[in-house]
Amino acid sequence: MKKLRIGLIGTGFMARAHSNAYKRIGDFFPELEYRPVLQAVCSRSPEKVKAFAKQWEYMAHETNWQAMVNREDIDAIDICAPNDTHAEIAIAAANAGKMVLCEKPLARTVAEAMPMVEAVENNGVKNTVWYNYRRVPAVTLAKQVIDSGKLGQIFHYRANFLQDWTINPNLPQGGEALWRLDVKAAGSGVTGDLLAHCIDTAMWLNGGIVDVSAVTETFIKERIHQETGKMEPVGIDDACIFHCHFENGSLGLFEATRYARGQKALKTFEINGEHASIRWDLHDQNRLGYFDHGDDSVVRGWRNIHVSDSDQPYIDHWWIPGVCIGYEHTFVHHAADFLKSLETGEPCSPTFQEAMETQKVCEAVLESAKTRSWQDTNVSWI
Ligand code: SOE
Repeated sequence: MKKLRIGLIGTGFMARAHSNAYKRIGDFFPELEYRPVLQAVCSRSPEKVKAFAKQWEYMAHETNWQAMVNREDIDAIDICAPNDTHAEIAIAAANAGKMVLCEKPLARTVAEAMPMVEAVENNGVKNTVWYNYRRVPAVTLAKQVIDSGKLGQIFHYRANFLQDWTINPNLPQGGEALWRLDVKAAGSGVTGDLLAHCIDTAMWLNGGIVDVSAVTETFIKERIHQETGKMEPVGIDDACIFHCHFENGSLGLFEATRYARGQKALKTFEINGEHASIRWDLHDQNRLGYFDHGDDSVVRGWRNIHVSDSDQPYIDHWWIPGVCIGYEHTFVHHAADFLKSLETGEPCSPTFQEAMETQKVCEAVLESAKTRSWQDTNVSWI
C-alpha cells in the first residue's frame, strides 16, 4: 500500500469535510493503491490546531504554513484556509514539489489564479480544486446522460444557489467563520462562493461560457468588522444574477444570493434539450429529474430517478441499493478520484487550469455588473 501524506491547512468547516473524506477512503475504496495519511494539520491558533489534530487524529500540527509546506514528511498540501491565502500557499507548495489540493474558488481573481496554474504546471505537481458537487452521484449521472447525446441540441441551462444566512444586519464581517463577508479575504461575495460552484458544474455539463451580462446587489452596505471592531463598508456582492451564451449556442441563466429567506443551500440546475430535459437540486440530491419526449405518450412525463443503484456512479462503494448517501460523500469521491489519478497518471478534474476558467467567468460577471455591459469571458473549455 502506497501512502499519500497529507498536510492540511485550516481547521474550519471544509477542513472537517476533507479530513472526514481522507478517513473514510480506505474503508470504502479498498481497491485504491494509495491511502491518505493524516500527517499534519496547520492553523494560526495553537489551541485550535492542537484540538483539531487530536479530534481528527493528525499525527502532528503546525502554526506556520511555511513550516508545513517545507516539511519533508508531506506529499500533498490541502488548502482549506480563506481565499486570500490560496495563491501564496499553493505556489509555495508547488515550488516545494508538493501536490496541491485547493478549496474553491481557486483564487480571488484571475490575476491571482494565473501564477498558481503556472506553479503547478511548471513543477509538474498533481493538483485539483474541490468543486465537490460534480461528485454527487446524481450530478455525475446527469453528465453521463448529457454526454450520451440523449438531450439532443441544448437550448437552456438554468442554475441557482440560494441561501439566507446573511440577512441579519448585525452579523459582523471578517475574521474567523465570517471571512466570506469580507471582500479582502474572500475576493467577492456570492459570485466567488456560490456561483463559482454553479459555473463549474455548468461548464462541465454544458461546455464553455462565452459572454455574460450580470447584475449584483449589496443589500447591507456596512457591517462591523470583527478584526477592527469598527463599522466598515461591505465590499462583497450579496446577490448576483447573470445570463450568458454557451459555446454550444444555448442560453444560460444563473442566480445566487444569501438573502433568499428559507433557502439554506438550494443549488439547482435544469437543462432543456431538443429531445429531453434534466434537472437536479441539492435539497433532494439523490434524485435526478429526467423528461424524455421520445417516451410513449401513456407514460410520458418527468421521471424521478432515485440515484442509489449499484450500477450508478460511485454507489457500489457504499451501502445496499436504495439507501441514501449525502453531502460528505462528495468529498470522499473527490479524494478517491484524486488517489486514482495518481495511479493512472491522468489529471484529477477540475484541475487548477479548469478552475481558472471558472474564475474567468466569475471575473467577467463582476465586471459586467460593475460596468453594466456584456463581457466576454475568454474561457477556453476543453
Ligand atoms: C457558503 O455558505 C458555503 O459554505 C460555500 O462556501 C460552500 O462552498 C458551499 O458548498 C456551501 O455553502
